[in-house]
Amino acid sequence: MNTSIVKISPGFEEIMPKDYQDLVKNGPYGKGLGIDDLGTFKELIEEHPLCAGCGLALSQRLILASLPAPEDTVIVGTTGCSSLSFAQVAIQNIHSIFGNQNAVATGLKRALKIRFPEKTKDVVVMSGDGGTADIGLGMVMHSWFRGEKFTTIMFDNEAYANTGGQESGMSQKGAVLNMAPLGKKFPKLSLPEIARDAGCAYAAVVTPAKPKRLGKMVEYAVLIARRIGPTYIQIYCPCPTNYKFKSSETLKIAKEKEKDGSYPTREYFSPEADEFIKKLEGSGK
Ligand SMILES: Cc1ncc(C[n+]2csc(CCOP(=O)(O)OP(=O)(O)O)c2C)c(N)n1
Ligand code: SF4
Repeated sequence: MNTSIVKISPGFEEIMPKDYQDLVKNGPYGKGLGIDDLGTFKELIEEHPLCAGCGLALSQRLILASLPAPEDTVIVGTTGCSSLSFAQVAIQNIHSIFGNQNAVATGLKRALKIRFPEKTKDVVVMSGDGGTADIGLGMVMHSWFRGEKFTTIMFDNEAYANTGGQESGMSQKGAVLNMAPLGKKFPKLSLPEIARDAGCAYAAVVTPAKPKRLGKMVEYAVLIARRIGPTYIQIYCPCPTNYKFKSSETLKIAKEKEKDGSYPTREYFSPEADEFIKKLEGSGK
């Protein structure tokens, strides 16, 4: 893989910002580092403005540390809490207007293939549950029907958090939020099963409670999307601000919900994806 794009051109070493120099020297670009190595390299997200204890911020950090080729990845984000942290992310990223992310990612992935026919460029969408399962659902679903080869990751905090707490299609039935005081009247959408049936080669549901497990899923999703077809990961991201719990309790809540079955983790592989991953694991890579 060509990592020259993240090297500093000769003569510019002294004048590049210190942060950039640090990233080139100590960041994970082109080194094959992952979650196991966290703490030993300069991370790709720092000093973000999200709330203390935000499950989304933690998940974003873990995803960024798990991308198989961060130097050759482009992230497509959209409106919502996650969009506020992208200014602190040291990977190329594009902001798309709320809900358009999978349409923008489709064009981007196709354009990258034309522009860099000899290279592998990964496209990863990261968006909230409102952006994915409500306003962007049409574009998300059609990218899956068309078999577009990129990964969609949903930060599922079960609310429209950035606008102060409205219910989303992913909120649980009965959920009470600032602007849903009577409790949600409909059940949570089964988007992972919809993703599987709509043509995703890999669909997974996870929480950030076990970082290595999440990291493995991100790796699978990106590698399967490169070769086989669309992939989807849904991450439960507890939101202390809107669900009104202490910021120190985020991981406890994620673990409890997994245990009591209210947020079951699961994975679906298409037969082709299953065969590919078995071969990959068998080869020890
Ligand atoms: C087209 C459009 N509609 C509505 C909004 C207002 N808006 C901004 S953030 C947001 C909620 C985002 O919710 P979600 O996708 O679940 O992400 P979260 O903030 O929970 O991370 C809304 C409705 C907007 N910016 N653009
Ligand atoms: S409102 Fe919730 S999701 Fe948004 S940054 Fe704060 S804790 Fe995170």
